[in-house]
Amino acid sequence: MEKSTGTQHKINLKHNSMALLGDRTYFKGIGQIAYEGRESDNPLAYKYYNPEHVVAGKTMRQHFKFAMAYWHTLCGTGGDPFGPGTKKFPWAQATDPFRAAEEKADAAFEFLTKIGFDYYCFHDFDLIDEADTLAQSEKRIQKIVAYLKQKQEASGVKLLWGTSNCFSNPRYMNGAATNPNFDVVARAGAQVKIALDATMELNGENYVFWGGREGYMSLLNTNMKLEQDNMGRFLNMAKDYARGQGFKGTFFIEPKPMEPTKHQYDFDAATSINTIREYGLQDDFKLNIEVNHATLAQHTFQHELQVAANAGMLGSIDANRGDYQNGWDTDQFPNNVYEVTEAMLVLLKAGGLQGGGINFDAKTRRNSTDLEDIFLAHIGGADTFAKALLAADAVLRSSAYEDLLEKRYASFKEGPGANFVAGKLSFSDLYTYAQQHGEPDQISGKQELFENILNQYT
Ligand code: XUL
Ligand code: CO
Repeated sequence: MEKSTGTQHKINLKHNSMALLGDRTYFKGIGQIAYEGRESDNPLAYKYYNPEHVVAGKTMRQHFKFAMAYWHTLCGTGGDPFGPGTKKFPWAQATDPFRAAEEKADAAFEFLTKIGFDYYCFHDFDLIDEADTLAQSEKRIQKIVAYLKQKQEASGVKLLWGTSNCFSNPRYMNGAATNPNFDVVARAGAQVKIALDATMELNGENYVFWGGREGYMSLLNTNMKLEQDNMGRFLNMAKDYARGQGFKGTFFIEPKPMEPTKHQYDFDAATSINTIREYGLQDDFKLNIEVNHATLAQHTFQHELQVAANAGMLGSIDANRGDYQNGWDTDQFPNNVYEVTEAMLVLLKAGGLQGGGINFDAKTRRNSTDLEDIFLAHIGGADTFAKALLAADAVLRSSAYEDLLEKRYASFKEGPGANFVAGKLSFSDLYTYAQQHGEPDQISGKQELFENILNQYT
């Protein structure tokens, strides 16, 4: 495959705008995106993401398992509450649903191969439009899955996770698994079964539950206890079904506090861990932490990662960012190296992700209408994570960071502090100790020093 250069890239734009219906190559003139290093001025090259570069015992490719999100990259044409879509995707012109789905799959795998990502993620009806009946929809999914299977085999690209869109169709306006009407709960169950079958057929490594409308708008008309218990039952049934079919992957819950509902049941990592434990799902479920969902819950991304890691449930990441000047899910591509470095510190210290990868659940802006913008966005996201990983690794290996952190908790390493940690002290022992030792010393938290070290290495 040809390598992209800056000059080629100018010519490509012209080609791309002329991509014709029925021509199954969409990103014309854009070749394999290569690692060219930080000195390169080629916009269509990685400056930091070198897939084979080894960091802390693993290649970058292994650390990240970068994935493309089918929905944003191939389906989202940029519509917002104030206007329609702006992006005229050449793969979205056919009227026949199978033809349209195949063209979309062709575009997906062309993009994945050229960007050099090993994984993709989808919702069932990202792959092909939903039909009028459940039976017809299932047939459609099965047909496109057979096509995708061939594409996976031909390219070596794998499915990081599948999921089911149980939030867009108007039937789910009151929720899916948490709907007050059993008929809708059963309908959602059927849809998730079909999505699980598709994921298993494609050797998907994980399966995600994001509770888009699993929550409520007003407590006045809501039996919260019944809805949450129903969700617990539903998740157990889905897990039992998939395990019964031989699915070996991990199930993830993806927390989000709100949007579209006012209050979502999987609010944040801590809440979702409680759901997992309350309903006995801890052997099969972990978390998929999304950056912008963390910020919407008034947490930092690294906080959510740490909460998940502490519970042994750091499964996967949906990478994006929000906007600090507004409060909704803008799903922008990551570009803040300092913040992502804080996240990579958590990731490295936790020993990596359990089963998952870094899925760019992010979209180009509504007015980014060139096809090459999709490449630029993913290159930027991958480079941000790569640069942050290198910085975090250097902080851990070369700086005073680990020693400073260790020193802060040194009082628990020996003597009475160590006995406290070992559970050997009683409350009376604390009383006696405090009486004997008087007012504790004032010890600085040194936050600015920690921050400066990170700054030095980014
Ligand atoms: C919504 C979101 C979803 C999930 C999968 O905010 O992040 O795309 O990742 O349903
Ligand atoms: Co997401």
